[in-house]
Amino acid sequence: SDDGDTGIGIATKTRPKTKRPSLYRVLLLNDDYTPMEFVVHVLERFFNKSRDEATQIMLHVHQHGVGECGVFTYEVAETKVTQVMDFARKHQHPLQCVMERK
Ligand code: TYC
Repeated sequence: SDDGDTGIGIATKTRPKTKRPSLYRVLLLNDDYTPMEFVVHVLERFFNKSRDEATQIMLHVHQHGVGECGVFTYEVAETKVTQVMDFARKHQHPLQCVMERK
């Protein structure tokens, strides 16, 4: 680069900077009260999972305490978390949904 005036500057190479968006995992947490069928429904409705895939994820969370629903950019992940938390609250279930940087 130079100052465009005196022509004095430091030679630098500019490369079009394509920066990849950070990715976030959206996770469901286990609890003792949310019905299994409700969790399966959440995975189908908000994460576009098939019934079989949703059931597998729900059982993983039930057995291991936590499980991945999907990986998204920050804004999409935040929206999913909000949608799930609002839906669980509306149905008076204690289901917890969180996001974490991948
Ligand atoms: N543990 C719950 C039950 O036995 C089921 C459950 C699964 C709850 C996954 C939350 O994210 C969850 N009814």
